[in-house]
This record gives sequence, structure tokens and C-alpha cells, in this order.
Amino acid sequence: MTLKIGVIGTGAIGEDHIRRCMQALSGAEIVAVTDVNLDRAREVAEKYAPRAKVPADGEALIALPEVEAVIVTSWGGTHARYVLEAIRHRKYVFCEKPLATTAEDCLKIVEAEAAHGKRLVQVGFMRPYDSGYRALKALIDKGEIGEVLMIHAAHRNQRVGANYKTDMGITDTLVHELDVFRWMLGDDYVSAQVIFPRRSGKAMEHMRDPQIVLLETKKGIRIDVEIFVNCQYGYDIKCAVVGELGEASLPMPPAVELRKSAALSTEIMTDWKERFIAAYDVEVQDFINGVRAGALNGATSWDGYCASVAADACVRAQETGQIEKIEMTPRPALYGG
Ligand code: NAI
Ligand code: ISE
Repeated sequence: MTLKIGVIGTGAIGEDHIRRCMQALSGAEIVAVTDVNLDRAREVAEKYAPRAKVPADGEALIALPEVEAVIVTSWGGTHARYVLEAIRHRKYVFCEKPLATTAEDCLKIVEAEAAHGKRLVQVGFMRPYDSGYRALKALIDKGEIGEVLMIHAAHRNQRVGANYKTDMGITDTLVHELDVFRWMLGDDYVSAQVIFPRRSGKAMEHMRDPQIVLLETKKGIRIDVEIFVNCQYGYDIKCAVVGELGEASLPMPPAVELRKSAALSTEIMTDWKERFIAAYDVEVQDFINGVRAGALNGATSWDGYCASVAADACVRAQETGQIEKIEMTPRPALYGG
């Protein structure tokens, strides 16, 4: 049976997930879409899902009897309310990152899902579905570089919009690293510090960019992540894992090597949509398959909560300049606690 999905938020990634469900993936159909900007919702529906209903708001969409699963791709601050509503209706929900903008709201979701007794929520952390990160994790798990000691990483965006603020370097951008390193290392964070190097003149007046985040895990692994969201030249994700026996690095996406005019060059992508296109496809297909099988696989509400607790500590560290502790509540049994 085809899974009938409703989508809340038809902006950049909402439109992209609607397109992939209708054109690239199998086993699902978009039957309803909505957005605070209803004209935008109608426009996207017409383009990719002309038979989809356009209810007045997210709550109305979740309540539609034909909607079997929900995709939440509205702004981060609105996620918690829709995810909690979907849980209340006992409907599966794929929520783009972040699960919620505060750890407190993430915990409400964890508690609501744990009270239901079965996973209903998958968080849109797509990097664990990226073939490069998967290969890196497989190599670490095989012990090829011995015990992991350090990670040096960078998350660079070509530029960001006018609404982007310094703390979003953590809550919107670093949050991907916060999730993927927990997954890759099977470890949790214990502390965070943030350092600001010389400010780029290409950043907006109100922003401090770049920034360097220093994380420490329970096992004592030290991680440094450069967040540079106005780097100008492209979208560039780097990750080098240093172990006792060697170093393993995230592969660059394949690109043609061009030899021309006495130069050797390869193109660098410029946005996340293109860089992680295959990972998003595999991730959303896994959600569809998981709902149809009655068992979700991707990032859990607990993973969303852990990323949020770590993000909160990093934002505190931006303000205090100090090393901030990262402490979680006990993990509920539903998530292996
Ligand atoms: P966007 O601004 O392009 O789109 C968001 C849409 O949600 C807008 O059309 C807006 O009108 C709508 N919206 C806002 N509040 C709403 C509400 N209460 N109810 C219904 N619709 C509402 O933003 P974008 O880039 O698509 O991001 C959306 C979410 O996806 C964010 O949480 C963002 O962090 C996440 N995201 C994840 C990415 C990833 O790599 N996994 C990449 C880009 C975004
Ligand atoms: C955006 O929301 C994403 O999630 C992208 O993957 C990330 O690279 C970017 O910094 C965020 O703004």
C-alpha cells in the first residue's frame, strides 16, 4: 500500500522532500501540504502533487484521516508543536532538524513518545545516510585506525541569509556534526567551548563568523569543528578522524578533474541540497520503508534531544567564553537506556 504523507512547510527543503517523495522515491504519495504562506503551499502542490489537499494549518493537516504520516519542514521553532500533535494522533512523523529549538521541548517529545511506548518520530539528520560518513564509520568500527583520539572538522557554507545569527552557527549548522559524531563514535559529549578567531569582513555586521567549537566526549576524544558560514567559495564539509594507528578522512563527493590552462581543478559544490542529495533520498526512503514496516531506523527523538543539549551548552559557551558542561537526563528504555 502506498503511504499517504502530509507535509508542513513548503520552503526550500519542504519542496525538495515533496519532489523526492513524488518523483524519486517509491512507496509514498503526498496527499496534503500546508504552509503559513498558503499561496506558497498551493504553488508547490501544483508543481509536484496536484491532487494534494491544502488545509489551513499544520494541525488541520495532521488531523486529516487520509494522512498516515507527517513530514515537518517548517521553521525550527515550530517543530515541537507539530511533532507533539502528530504523536497525539498516533501518526508517524519525520521532523527536519532540529527536533526542537530547546532541549526542554525535545524532552517533551521524548517523554510523549516514550509514554506511547513505540517509536513514531524520525529526526532529519541525514549525514548518517551519506555514503562517505558510512564508509568512515565502517573503517573506524573495523579498528583500522585503532582507538579514535581526535577529530578535526569543518562545516563551511558559501553564505547565509540575512536572518542568520551567530547562535545559529550552533543550532542550525553545527547541530549536524553534533549528531553525526555521536553516531560515528558511539559516544556522548561532556563539555564544549567556543572560540572566535578574527572576524571575516564578508560576514554580516551582526555576526561573528567564523567560530571554532571544541568538544570533549566521555571517552576523552577531542573534537574541533570550524563553523564558517560565509566562506565565499562553496559548500565544504570536512572531517579527519585521527586514531592511534592512522588518520581517516571523509571523502570529497566525486568531481571531474579538469586540466586546462596550466591548472588542475575540481569543482566544489555550493549548497547542501546538491552535496547531500543522495543522503536525503536514502534517508526519506528509509522513513517511508520504516513506517510501512512499523519500525523506524533513523535518528531518534533521543538523538534529537542529545544534539539539542549539546547545542545549548555551545550557545552558552559562545556567551561565557568558558568550558561548559553537557549533561543529559537518564535515557528512557525506549531508546536503549
Ligand atoms: P525555509 O524558510 O525555506 O522554509 C520554511 C517554510 O516553513 C516556509 O515556507 C515558511 O513559510 C514555513 N513555515 C514557517 N512556520 C510555519 C508554520 N508554523 N506552519 C507551517 N509552515 C510554516 O526553510 P528551510 O531551509 O526549508 O528549512 C526548514 C527546516 O528544515 C529548518 O528546520 C531547517 O533547519 C531544516 N533544514 C534541514 C536541512 C538539512 O540539511 N537536513 C537543510 C535545510 C533546512
Ligand atoms: C541548513 O539549515 C542545513 O541544515 C545545512 O545542511 C547546513 O549546512 C546549513 O548550515 C544550515 O543553515
